This record gives sequence, C-alpha cells and structure tokens, in this order.
Amino acid sequence: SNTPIRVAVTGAAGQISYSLLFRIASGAMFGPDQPVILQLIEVPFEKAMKALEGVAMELDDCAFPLLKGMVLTDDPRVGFKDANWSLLVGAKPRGPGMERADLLKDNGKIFIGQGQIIDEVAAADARIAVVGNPANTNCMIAASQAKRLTPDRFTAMVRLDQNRAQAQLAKKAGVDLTAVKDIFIYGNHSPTMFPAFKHATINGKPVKEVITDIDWLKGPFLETVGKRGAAIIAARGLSSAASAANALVDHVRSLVTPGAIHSVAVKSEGRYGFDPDVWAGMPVKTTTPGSYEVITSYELCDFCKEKIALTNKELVEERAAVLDMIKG
Ligand code: NAX
Repeated sequence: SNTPIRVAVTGAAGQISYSLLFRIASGAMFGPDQPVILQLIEVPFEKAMKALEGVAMELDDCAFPLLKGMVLTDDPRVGFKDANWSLLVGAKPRGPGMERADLLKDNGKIFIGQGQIIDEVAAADARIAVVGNPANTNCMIAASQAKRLTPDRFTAMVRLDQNRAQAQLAKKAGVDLTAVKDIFIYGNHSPTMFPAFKHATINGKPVKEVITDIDWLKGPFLETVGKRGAAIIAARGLSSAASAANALVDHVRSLVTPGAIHSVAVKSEGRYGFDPDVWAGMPVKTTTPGSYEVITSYELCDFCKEKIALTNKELVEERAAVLDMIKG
C-alpha cells in the first residue's frame, strides 16, 4: 500500500543502525514499493543526539524515494508513537568487570520502560523485534509489560546465528550458499544456542550425507557459529554490525513474507523442551504479514535434546535473575 510503514528504531546512532537504517530506507526490509517513515530513538545525551542528526543528514543525502519522513527523538513516547514495527537495537553494553547479572538488570530497566510505552502508544498492528543483548531475555521483559499487545508480537533475533551457520555449512561442503536449507537455531542468542544441523539439507540431501565428518559438525561447526561474535570482535576490534543489521533485515523481511520458514526467538510455550515462559529460537513459518506459526514437527535426537537443555538452562537462569523486576 502507499501508506508509509512507521518503523521505530532504538540505538539509532549506534553501529548496527548505521548499516540498518539505509537498508530500511532503500526498501530492503519492506520491499521496493513500500514507503517508510523512520522514528529514530536515542538516549538523552547531546553526543548521541548530535550523532543521530549526522545519520539523518546522510539519510537525506541518499535521496531515498521510499523514505517519507524521519523523527529524531530522545523521548520513547514520541519515538514509538503509532509505530508498526519497533526495532529494539539499543541496549547497555557490558562494561569492564561488569557481572552478567548486573547487565541483565540494567537492560531489564530499559526494556521494562520500552515495553510499557510501546504497549501504550504503538500502532494496533504493532510488531516488536529485539536485537539488543541479552536479546531473548530483553524481549521476554518487554513482552511481560504489555497489556494490549499479545506475546506473539514480540520476537528476538537469532537470524544472524542462522546466517552464520548456513555460511559455514556451505563453505565446508564446497557448495553454493543457496544449496543449504533448513538450518535452524534453537535457544538463546549466546554461545549456547544450538544450530540443529541434523535437520539441514544440502542440495536436498540430509547434511550428514554430504558432510560425513560428524565430529566436525558436533565440534568445530558448533564452536565456530557459537563463538563467531567473539571472533569478529577479536578481528575487527568492534562487534558485528553490518552482518547484524543484515540479519535484522532478513528477520523482518521473512516475518512479513507469507510462507517464509526461518529461525525466530519466540515465547516457547513449552515447545521443543523449552521452559514455557522463555523466549527461545526455533523454526517458524510466516502465515500472514507479521504473524507466524511455530513449526513443531522436527524430531529431536538425544544430542539435540542435550544441547537444547543447556541453552534452556541459561534462558531460565536469565529469567530468574530479572523475575523480581518484571513481577514487581
Ligand atoms: P552501539 O553501542 O554501537 O549502539 C547502541 C546505541 O544504543 C548507542 O548509540 C546508545 O546510545 C543507544 N542506546 C542505549 N540505550 C538506549 C535506550 N534506552 N534507548 C535508545 N537508545 C539507546 O551498539 P551496536 O553495535 O549497534 O549493538 C547494539 C546491540 O545489539 C548490543 O546490545 C549488541 O550486543 C547487540 N547485538 C545483538 C546481536 C544479535 O544477533 N541479537 C548481534 C549483534 C550485536 O552484538
């Protein structure tokens, strides 16, 4: 339709957004005929807002035909107003010597506030995608604050892990990337997440018939995908940004494309052995734009169950660390 989609983005002056916003404005996220309005949210500090102004100047300078407007704000109530999609990219990074529990709590406060405000002011068809880490738990926290919006509206991104796994399998098999299908991510967006290689296919054949080195699949493959974020930091001196932005484009694009099958962290409801109340990565199929059903037909082997139990344990612990905040 010609009515612009309103896309709210937090952390809009950060490094992921510096790759992300230009892709949204060019039509990569919602398609080449869909106008967008960007509602850019940053923290109320002069440095952040000044940097955001610079990003907006560059967006102007791209003369994107689909970009019908921009809002620059440090007030989430303004930024999330009537948003159809809210992309929660901003988060507090883990500082030196900071405990994981403190990181969870500090981010918990941000996502409690944002969850409440989105629930109050976003559009009737609001959809929320969380990238800021710890993404699954931040998503769970935001959803817990909503009275109007149902939990299925809140998803967290594990698509970067899926894309990483697909690329590694293609490399190992020496095939084109597009030959690798049905590689899905289960669990947390953290080194514990599990790319279920047994369900993947390469040129239509089960992975294990093409990559016969099962020790590579169970060892270096899982390790490379799980620790890819750290490897990027070690090499670049900065965390993944362009690939994360690209993954978010894929995450949303797949969620608005009926029939798309892809990995998304959603409220588990007890599927695949996850605690019902955590947000865990799993395969979903998009039904109508913005809506999806979880694919529950994959059978899990003992090795898969073991791996899922580990990532579920981490999600349950993260939830326990913030439970007093979200219930209080
Ligand atoms: P940056 O530090 O470059 O940018 C974050 C921006 O968010 C900053 O400009 C900051 O001012 C802003 N911000 C912080 N709190 C905010 C709030 N309450 N409201 C609005 N803006 C706020 O980080 P960047 O590299 O862009 O990464 C952003 C987040 O993505 C981090 O939490 C990072 O850990 C996470 N990631 C998640 C990934 C995933 O697959 N789910 C992968 C990439 C990335 O590591």
